[in-house]
Amino acid sequence: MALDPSLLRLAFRWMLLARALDDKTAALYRSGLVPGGAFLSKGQEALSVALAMQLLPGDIYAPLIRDTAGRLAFGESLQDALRSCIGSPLGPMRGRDGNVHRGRPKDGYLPMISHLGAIPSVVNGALMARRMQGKEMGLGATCIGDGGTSTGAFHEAMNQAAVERLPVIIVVADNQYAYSTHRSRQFACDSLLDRAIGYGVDGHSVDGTDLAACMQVMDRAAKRAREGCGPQLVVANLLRLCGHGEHDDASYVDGTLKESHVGRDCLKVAAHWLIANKLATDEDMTQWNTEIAAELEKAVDEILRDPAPDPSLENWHALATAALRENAS
Ligand SMILES: Cc1ncc(C[n+]2csc(CCOP(=O)(O)OP(=O)(O)O)c2C)c(N)n1
Repeated sequence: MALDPSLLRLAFRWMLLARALDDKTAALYRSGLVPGGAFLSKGQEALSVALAMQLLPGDIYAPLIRDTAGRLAFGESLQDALRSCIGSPLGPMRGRDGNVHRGRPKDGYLPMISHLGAIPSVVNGALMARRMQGKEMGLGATCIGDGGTSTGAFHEAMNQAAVERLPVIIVVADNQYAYSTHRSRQFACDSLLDRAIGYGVDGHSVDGTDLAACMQVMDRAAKRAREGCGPQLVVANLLRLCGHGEHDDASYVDGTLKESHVGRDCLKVAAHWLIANKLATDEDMTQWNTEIAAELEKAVDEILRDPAPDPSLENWHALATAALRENAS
């Protein structure tokens, strides 16, 4: 399938914005302005953006920690991302996070759950609820790390999605390490793709360092899920180009892996590819970087003026209170 050049350019710009936002998040963390942790997406932008760009209004998206690019492409504002990080009461989690557990469930954007393996079941549940209500299910999408696939919760969710033939894409970012644990201590099959057969679902493998490949594979997976072919398991090979979080220097990462194909920086690969294929120019790159720096500066300027959260507020909540629940019923 030939990819639409304007979509590739758009995807790349989201990747650039995500990388810049990550760098800014790290800077805020080092300045002591992030009360929780800072978890970056470096190396996972191509995979993340390619998944989110398949989603339409009404679909369900459940990003994980390394999905900055996907979140932005799904429509999250820089302000929401930054406010969540600094624990601003004006952010989507109303100052109760200081991390990456943000979302806007009413918009189909599920807040991240730190308990590994739990989120795919939540996506299943959201789709099943729509089915039971006789509504259009839309497409569900989530991403999980290689480590997360070792949990019981992940197996249960895969099995349920397969049995119910849910229209869901489950992306596995096999970034070689689960925190500091190498994949060889995480699973004994050659590739997590082998598991698709056992679950009875379609499996797709992709080079997670290659934006065009990620876009093609996600396009195919989304079409199949929307056409009623059931869950689509996409397994991507890549390397996390940062620590598990900013508190981790990733000194355990094997040097030869960094020099290997899997250690390529998807952002650099995509930039070279776009220019080599005449889909973007050096001038485009300069312009995008300038625009992004200005967008980010404006957003940071705005959120750093936010008031601090006030724990004494009676109705101070993240997503729901008893009163809100009563009003809804
Ligand atoms: C159920 C559960 N067990 C353990 C942890 C602690 N923990 C946090 S991150 C992590 C490793 C995650 O590895 P992976 O899913 O491969 O993601 P990566 O950080 O490599 O992107 C672990 C074990 C957790 N959050 N949840």
